[in-house]
Amino acid sequence: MILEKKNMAGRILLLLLCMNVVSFIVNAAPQTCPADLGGKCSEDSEWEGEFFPGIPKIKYEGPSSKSPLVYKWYNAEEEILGKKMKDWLRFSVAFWHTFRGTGADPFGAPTKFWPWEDGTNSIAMAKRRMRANFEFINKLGVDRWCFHDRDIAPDGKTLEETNANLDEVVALAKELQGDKIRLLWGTAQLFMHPRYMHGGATSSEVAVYAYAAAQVKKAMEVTHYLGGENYVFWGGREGYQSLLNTDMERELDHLARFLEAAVAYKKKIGFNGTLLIEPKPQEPTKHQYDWDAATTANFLRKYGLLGEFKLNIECNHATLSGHSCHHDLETARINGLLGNIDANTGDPQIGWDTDQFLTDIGEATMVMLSVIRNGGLAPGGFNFDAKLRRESTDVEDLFIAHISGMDTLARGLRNAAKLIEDGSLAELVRKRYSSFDSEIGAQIEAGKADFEMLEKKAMEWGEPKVASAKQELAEMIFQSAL
Ligand code: XUL
Ligand code: CO
Repeated sequence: MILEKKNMAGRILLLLLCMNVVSFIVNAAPQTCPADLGGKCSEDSEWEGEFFPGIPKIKYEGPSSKSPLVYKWYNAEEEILGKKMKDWLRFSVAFWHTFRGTGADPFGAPTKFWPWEDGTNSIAMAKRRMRANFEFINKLGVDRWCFHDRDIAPDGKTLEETNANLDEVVALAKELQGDKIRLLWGTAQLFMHPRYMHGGATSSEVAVYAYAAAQVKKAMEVTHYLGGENYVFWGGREGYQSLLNTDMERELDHLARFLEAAVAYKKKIGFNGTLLIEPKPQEPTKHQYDWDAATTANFLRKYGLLGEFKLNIECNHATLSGHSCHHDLETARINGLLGNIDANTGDPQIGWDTDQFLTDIGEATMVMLSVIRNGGLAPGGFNFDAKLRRESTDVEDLFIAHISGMDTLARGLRNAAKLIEDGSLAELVRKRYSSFDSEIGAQIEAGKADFEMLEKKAMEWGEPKVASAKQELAEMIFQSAL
């Protein structure tokens, strides 16, 4: 019984943590509207002064600096392998974690009370939060951001009212973006509202399928209006809890029809951004259809959608599916599908989507090896789908977390470039497969070697001599670059 309760609590915890469930919890926060605004916070979208006073524009100072509010490795304009660091990395702030994350979990109330929050989910509050977002982005010196429709504007009583709320906040976002800041991607939140309990595109209810389509249509329109470079589909509830009550074949067919309709609508409105699917194996469902890069690639292939979509690989999702982040990046890359990275990491001792900022330099170096081999990510980038720990409660922690995540990937980029320039790792791999450079090897690779011919060769060559894989040497070379 006790065990059962523990399991139950664990499952609820998983569900809420991985979904970034935030907006309904915001309402539980105490009033923090500062007195100097005369208590008008919830009616007044204006905010006098800075949201982040005392935080300077973050600059590059180099590795010897001791200040937490400077870049030690990320030097935006510096060229690495012929491209500026900012162009390799194309960093983006995730609105949902940074501005809707409250630190709440199923066992505890919110812990973060940002001074600009007034405890409401009003349009005025949404607009003020949007101003905070752009001040944050400007001070951090990144050029991009990402959002879900429902993070940035509240639901109305009808779909028409909800769309009007979104339009109002998006108009302000457009103004605040100016010429410099770009929307890396937008997306529709098809997982929080109870109507989506059976899924959106894979719901057993046709009315929900239609509602989801209408929501994605609108989210694509506002993404286009904001000059979005990509549009993301993350199927949080596109999966099942039990196969006994699920027609998996029909649900997958519906998902494909939904995505086909999205492709058609993209073309109709002249949106040139890349459509991205973000794989994740589970959470909140027991099984999500876009399990990992390989499963998603096969889904796209089966339904003739390759060429219309790329993948947004999230590191913590890759590890949840039993792979390393590097594995899923390479799987996406060699299939021509690597479009964007949701930059985060999990915790090796915790089995769920903890969405932590990536601080492991070895992992960052492997990530950057894939990105360099891919020739970069553009028009994709690195979106920080990562949040502060519940116990980190200072406004400056938002900056420190992003700076640390950016410096880690910048360091990964520098290390990966060192490895590529040094060439010994590539040479080790090249040598390992060099037997295939022979005449027969080339015939095999060209699909011109049949079994009879190979049998003849095997008899002629006799017992093969098998060389060492040199894994420890490869690890030694890799380590020497960190
Ligand atoms: C959930 C997740 C989402 C997507 C966008 O785990 O990663 O926030 O990135 O819906
Ligand atoms: Co994500």
